[in-house]
Parts: sequence; C-alpha cells; structure tokens
Amino acid sequence: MTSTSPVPAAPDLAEGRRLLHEMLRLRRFEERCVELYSAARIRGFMHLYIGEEAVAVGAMASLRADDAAVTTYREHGHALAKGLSARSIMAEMFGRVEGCSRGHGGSMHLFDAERRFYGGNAIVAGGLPLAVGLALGDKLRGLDRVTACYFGEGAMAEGAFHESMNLAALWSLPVVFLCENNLYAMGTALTRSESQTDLALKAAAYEVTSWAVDGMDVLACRAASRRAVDIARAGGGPCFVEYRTYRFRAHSMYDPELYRSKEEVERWKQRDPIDALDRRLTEAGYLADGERAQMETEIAGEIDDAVAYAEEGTQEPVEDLTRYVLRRASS
Ligand SMILES: Cc1ncc(C[n+]2csc(CCOP(=O)(O)OP(=O)(O)O)c2C)c(N)n1
Ligand SMILES: [Mg+2]
Repeated sequence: MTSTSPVPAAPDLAEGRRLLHEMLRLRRFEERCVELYSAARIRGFMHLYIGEEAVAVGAMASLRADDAAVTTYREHGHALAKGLSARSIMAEMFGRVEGCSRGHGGSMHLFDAERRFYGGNAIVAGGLPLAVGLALGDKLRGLDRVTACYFGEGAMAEGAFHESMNLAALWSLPVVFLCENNLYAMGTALTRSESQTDLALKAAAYEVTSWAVDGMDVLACRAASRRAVDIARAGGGPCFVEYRTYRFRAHSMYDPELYRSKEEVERWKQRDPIDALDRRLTEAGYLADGERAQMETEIAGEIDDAVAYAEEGTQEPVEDLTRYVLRRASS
C-alpha cells in the first residue's frame, strides 16, 4: 500500500544543528577527495554524493548503532554517518592497510562489520539481496534490529530489486528500502528506463508500505526514515521510501554530462539541503552568529587529520595481494 509522507508536527530544530554539522562533514570530506583525486593521491573509480547528503544523514539519524546499513558505490557519506572514522575512510581511499577494508576495496567498497556497515557495493542492486539476508538473520535470531538498504532508482530496473521486495514482504522482514531517486542512472533518465515512474507505487505492488519524500529536506528525510524504521522494528514488515534528490556533480570522475542541462543542475542547486537547513535554523534563532564558522573549522581539522593519517599509512605488502582471493585447491 502507498501512504502519504509524514510531516513532522513540530520540526526538531534543536537536532537540526547536529544534522547541519553532519551534512557539512560529508560535503567537505568529498570536496577534499576531489582535490586529492586531481593530485592523483586517490586513484580508481570515485562517485560523489554531493547534493544528496540529506538522505544519508536524515535516514541514519533514525537508526540504532546495532542496526545494519547496506549501500552503493556512492557511499562515502553513508559510511561517515554510520560512524566509520574519517581516518579509516580516507586511508581506504588511498589504498592503505589502515583503511576500513585494508586498502583492498577503495572508494566503492567501504566496509566495517563492527559498525554493521555492510558496504559499499559496485553492482547496481547488489546490496538488496544482502540486506534481505541480514534482516532474515535478525528475525530468525529474534533480534529487534533493522537493516537499512540504500540504493539508486536505477536499481529498480534490476531483477534483484523484485526478488528482494517479494521475499522481504512475504516473510515480513525488518528491512527498510531507501531509494535515492536522483533522476539519472549514469546518463539514463528515469523516464527513459522505467514504464512506471511512480516508484512508491511500484514497491507497493509487493505489499510493501511505501511513500515518497522531499530528499532535499533533511528534517523531512529524518521523519520519513524514522517512521519506516519504527514500523520495521515493531514487526510491521518492510517499508520503502523514495527520496527525491539530485546529485550536483557528475556520475563519477569521468562523465561529460551530456544528458542534462546546466540550467537543470543550477535549479536543483538552489535547493541545496545544507543552505536550506542553515537558512531555516538561522531564521528560527537556532544558529547563532559564528556557529557555522565554528563547525567549518572543526570539520576542516578532522579532515586534515584524516588526510595526514592516510598519507602516513602503509602500502600493502606485495605478498598480501592475493591473501583474500579464494582459489580452488589444485587437484
Ligand atoms: C548490474 C550492473 N549493471 C550496470 C552497472 C553499471 N552502472 C554503474 S552505476 C550505474 C547507474 C546506477 O544508477 P542509480 O542506481 O540510479 O544510482 P546513482 O548512480 O544515480 O546513485 C550503472 C548502470 C553496474 N555497476 N552493475
Ligand atoms: Mg540514480
């Protein structure tokens, strides 16, 4: 069934300050990654989340530390919001042994089992069956944990999406499907790839409680996610939330962006989730003069420290290169 998006009766503006800080952290971390990429300190594929921060931050704010998160290759922000340190993420980006995946994964494969952050997945829709399995495990063990599964709208054209929705609903599993609809899958617009562009309706076909929310409003994102997580934790089965959002940067570091106009990008930038919250907090008197600048200084310090840590990190020894590669025993 589809239902309407919850509007918080009285938006919690006091918590808004923490959410602003967190979104700024994600934004500045990735801006630094761009600089490091240009300087060839970070190599390989890299996908930026800039513009979409309200989704990861809003949704993660409704999870408990023992809840799980599963994400995509656009996951630096989710990893930070789930509690992985900037140091361990930056070291991973540099391919260092000190990185959260021992330098084997890089940008697309951040992972931290202790914090129940199950990747980082380069395969579109690859995280969905994994999330369903994690939720099934929790249910069988009688644990009241929830699994949050983030994915792009492009994943909804994959078979794995349909199989995952079906089993999650059939077995009433505690999983929340968080669809980051940024309108494009690489260069393919949603309207060119989906017969049904009402994504909540599509999910509802599986008897999953579904609704859509403004993905540029972090308070709305938090309220929508909290509702979904509460339903799943209380045994009400899976939920699906479509976050209407937009990425301000290219799909990856190599993308001439011929599929969308500069005007469209500019229009969405006017709705920057960080500026929007800053304005809202300032107008309501929740952000004092100089408070934003203080946040910026603190965040810059954390990122400087992470970069220094990564720079000083250890290059993986050559003999470890195949250590985690499974090989069939020779006969
Ligand atoms: C199974 C599979 N098919 C194709 C690709 C190539 N690919 C990488 S990203 C991407 C677009 C996915 O778009 P979406 O799910 O909307 O996420 P977004 O990049 O917009 O966050 C595609 C097709 C892939 N990684 N995996
Ligand atoms: Mg997309």
